[in-house]
Amino acid sequence: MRIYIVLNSTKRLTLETDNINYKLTIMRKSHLLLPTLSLLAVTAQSQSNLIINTQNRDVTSLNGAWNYIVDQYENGYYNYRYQPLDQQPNNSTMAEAIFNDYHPTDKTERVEYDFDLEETLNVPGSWNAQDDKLFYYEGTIWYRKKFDYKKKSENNRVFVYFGAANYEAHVYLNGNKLGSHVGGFTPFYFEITDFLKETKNSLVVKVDNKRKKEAVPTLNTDWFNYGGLTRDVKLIETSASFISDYHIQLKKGSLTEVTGYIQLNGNQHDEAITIEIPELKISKTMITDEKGYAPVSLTLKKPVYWSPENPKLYTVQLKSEQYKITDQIGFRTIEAKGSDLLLNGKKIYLRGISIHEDIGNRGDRANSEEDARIMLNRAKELNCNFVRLAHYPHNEHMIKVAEELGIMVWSEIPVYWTIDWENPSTYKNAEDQLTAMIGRDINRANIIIWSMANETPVTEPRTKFLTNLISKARQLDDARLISAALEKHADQNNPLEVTIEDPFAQYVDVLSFNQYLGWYDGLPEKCNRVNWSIKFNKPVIISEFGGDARFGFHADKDTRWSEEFQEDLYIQNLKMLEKIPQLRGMTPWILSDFRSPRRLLPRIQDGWNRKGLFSEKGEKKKAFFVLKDYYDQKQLQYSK
Ligand code: GCB
Repeated sequence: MRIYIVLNSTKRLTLETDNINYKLTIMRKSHLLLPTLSLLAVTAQSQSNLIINTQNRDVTSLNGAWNYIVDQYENGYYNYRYQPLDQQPNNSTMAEAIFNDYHPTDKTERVEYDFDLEETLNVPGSWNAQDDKLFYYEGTIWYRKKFDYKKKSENNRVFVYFGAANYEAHVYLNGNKLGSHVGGFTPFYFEITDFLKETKNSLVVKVDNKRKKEAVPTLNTDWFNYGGLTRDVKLIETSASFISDYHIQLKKGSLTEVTGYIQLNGNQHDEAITIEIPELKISKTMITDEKGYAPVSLTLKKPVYWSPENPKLYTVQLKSEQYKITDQIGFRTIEAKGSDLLLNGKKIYLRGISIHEDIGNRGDRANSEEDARIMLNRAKELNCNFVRLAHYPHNEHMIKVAEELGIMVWSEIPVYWTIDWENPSTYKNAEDQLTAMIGRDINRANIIIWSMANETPVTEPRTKFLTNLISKARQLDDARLISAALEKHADQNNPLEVTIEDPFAQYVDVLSFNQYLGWYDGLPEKCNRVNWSIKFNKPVIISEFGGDARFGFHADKDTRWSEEFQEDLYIQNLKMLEKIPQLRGMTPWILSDFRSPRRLLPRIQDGWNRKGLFSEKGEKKKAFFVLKDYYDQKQLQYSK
């Protein structure tokens, strides 16, 4: 859906926002202050009109130093009656005044902030990692970046694009509110063509990472709530009509037929679009309809399929009348057949590991290609062909580097533990995050599983919530597999008989569950006494198992927190899990130690979840070698 903000009835700003069915009105204030805006309830939670593949567009990075103001009481956003200032016609917000570089000519005017005198934070990056005073801060920080920008051609359009801001962001350019976004791990953008100046632009973002019951995730998680502009920020310049989004992948179940679409932004109908894959001698032209949409249908002759052994990517060029974009796309199929997983028709075993987007060396959210290489090379050392990117969509560098390294991916949304299942806006929020995750990465060959949730309690409202999410995911992408990290259940009469009883299990393609035998559930020896009976004829993935160990703490195998305890826990678990006939992979918890405010034990945890096979600094614990040996054997077994 398209929304127009009318400025003085003459200027028009198009916000590429979705599902907003209320009117936005911006009015100019008559007094000396800068444009004041009165904005009635703006919430742009996601874009159905995505701009994907931003790496290969004409972009200008806005990364680097941004001035910031810590605004614990949200003084710049609410008046003293706690009413949002940008909904009060006669009030100016901090965003308008400070953020517009407003310097009162009248010296008696009271202005209680000044960005220019404030320190800077680096973007991308969390504020927690950059200033000791902000380590535990959860609340609002205002960011400001000043920049000059000259368009390459007068008719071109310009967008400001955020890789992610945790958790809620309100964005202003030169005093004009562009909109807002909810969700800490998905991209969003706004068109700024009509507000952009050649010099001295002032881009202001209010970022608020307060946890909320109705949010996704909710109040309670087991990871650190890093706040801020945590991913890349960039300007994207395009022609008036441009290719914004496309889907080019093998059709479900076919090794030769490619289907999908190309979407223009700018609403040019009857525009000719050419798709070329020179290496496969493909060149095809199609015409867009009145919505700027053109379906894609191609036949590939003898392509080399993307696989972990040969992560082949083809250069794909898309050209419209005004615009050109290139991508590197791999072709592969993925299917669940009985209890088998088939990649390009061949049985596979997922030698996986779970990963948090937490780069321990820096103590921050991972956000760069370099971070992705550090983390994924650790997974490679373990001989992994698969990673579970937990518990939210990771940054694009992770997906792209994994694709290049031949690592398959499980990608998930933060529907974690105790979501507000019966709240329609919570559902909408989760669905928006799902839509944004799938939309951003739909062309990445390495993503094979979309996951809907993690360890959610079995109730009717929860199952309804999750089945609605599944329908949405299948509607957006029918070719990948769907899963969720469920929980095991013990037989009431015989606690050593373990099974999966979740009604949601019938809807997933891959049956995945977390289990902590030997850690939260008994000691490692219990693994020898448990009997698994799983009735579903579906591939099974153990999405988590593990236990904490402090790197360098050595003791006997019965001493909790020691490397030896963790090593034994892995030995016992692998022996036990091997007996599940449908087992087709696992993603033990977890690659590296990660920060979590739940993990308080001094000298052992010190604020870190210690279930990593690597310490946060990248040191290998003993259990690493147990899993690596197991994966080496599995690789042999499946290459026969
Ligand atoms: C789980 C959660 C994960 C936690 C882990 C743990 O089941 O899915 O987010 O970090 O257990 O360490 O307890």
